[in-house]
Amino acid sequence: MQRIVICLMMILWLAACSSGGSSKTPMQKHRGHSDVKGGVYLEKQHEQPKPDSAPLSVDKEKFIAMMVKKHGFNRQQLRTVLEQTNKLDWVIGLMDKQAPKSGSSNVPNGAWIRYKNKFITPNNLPKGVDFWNKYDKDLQRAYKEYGVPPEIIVGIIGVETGWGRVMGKTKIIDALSTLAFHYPRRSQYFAKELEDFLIMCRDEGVDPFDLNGSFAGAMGYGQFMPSAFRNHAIDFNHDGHIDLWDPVDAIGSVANYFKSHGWQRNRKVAVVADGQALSLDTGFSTKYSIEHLAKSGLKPKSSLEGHKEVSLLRLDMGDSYQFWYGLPNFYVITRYNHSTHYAMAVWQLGLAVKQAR
Ligand SMILES: [Ca+2]
Repeated sequence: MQRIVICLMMILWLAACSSGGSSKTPMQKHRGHSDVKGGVYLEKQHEQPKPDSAPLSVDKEKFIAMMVKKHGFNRQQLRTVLEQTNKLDWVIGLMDKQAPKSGSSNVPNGAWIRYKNKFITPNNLPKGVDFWNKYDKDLQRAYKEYGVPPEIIVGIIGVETGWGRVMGKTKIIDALSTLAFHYPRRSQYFAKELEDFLIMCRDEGVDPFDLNGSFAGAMGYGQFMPSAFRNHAIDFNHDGHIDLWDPVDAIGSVANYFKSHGWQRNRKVAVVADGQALSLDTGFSTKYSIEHLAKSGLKPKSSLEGHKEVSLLRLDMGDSYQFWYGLPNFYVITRYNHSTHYAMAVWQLGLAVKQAR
C-alpha cells in the first residue's frame, strides 16, 4: 500500500514537472484580470487615489489627456497610477552614464577585448549550451519560419539576460515614468514606451505595478522595450498570450524582430579583413565600396557574397586593430542595440555556444 502511495506521488510530481516546466512567469502569475475599470487592472492597494498628493506636473497631465483621447483610458484612474509611481534618481544617473560619448582615439587599448570578455567566457558558454539544448526544437522552428539562425537568437538572449538569469528587478512603471517625466534628453521616447507599456498591461489584464524589468523598462528574456512588444512580439508557443518572460515566446519574438528589420536567411554577417585602414571612419552605419576599401589597403579574408557596399568595422584588440566588412545582417543586429561592440558580441557569443555544443 505504501509503495502504491509513493508511486502515485512520484507520478503526480513528474506530471507537475512536465506541465509548465518550473515556476510561473510573472505574466502568468498576474495576468488575465477582466474586471478592468477605466484602463488597466489595478489591485486593491493600487486603486485608491492618494489623499495628500501634490498636483501632477503639466507633462503628466498632458500624457494623461493623450491616453484618454487616443486609447480611452479613464483620467482619474491614470492619475491614481501616476501618483503612485516613484521617481528613481539612480535610473537617471545610469542613463547619463550611458549617453553617447564622442571621439575615439587611434591608439588601441583593448576596448573590444574587455567588452567581449564580459560575455564569451568558459563559465558562460555551458549555460548557453544548456539553453540551446533545452529549446533546440523552438530555435529550429524559428529558423524555419523566420530565417534567423539559432546562434543569433542564442547570442541575443545570452548578451541581454544570460539566458534568463538576469531579467531586471526594477518596477517597469517606475523606470518608464521616471524617464518619461524627469529625463528631458529622451522624454519623448520614454513617454511613448510608457504608453505602449500601459496598453500591454490593459490587453493582458495585468496590474502595471506587478511587472519588473531593466532600469530602462526592458522586459523578459530578450529585454524587449514595450514598443518592441507591441510591434514585434509574438505568441510562439500558441497559448493565446504573448509573454516575454516565457522563453519560447521570447525566441519567436526575437526572430520576428530580426525578420522585420530585414534579416536575410543564410547570408553572412561580417567578414574579417586583411590589412589596416586607420584613416577611414568606421562604424556600422558607414558605407564604402569594396574598391575604395581595396585602395585603402583592405582585402576580405573570405567571400563577400557579391556585396558591393559594406560598412567598415574596427575592433580594438589591445595591441592593434582588426577591421571587418559589415554586411546587411550585421546592420540588422545593431537594430536591437545601436552598437558595433554589441552586435559583434551577440554574433560571436552565438557562434562560440554553437561550437561548444
Ligand atoms: Ca505564448
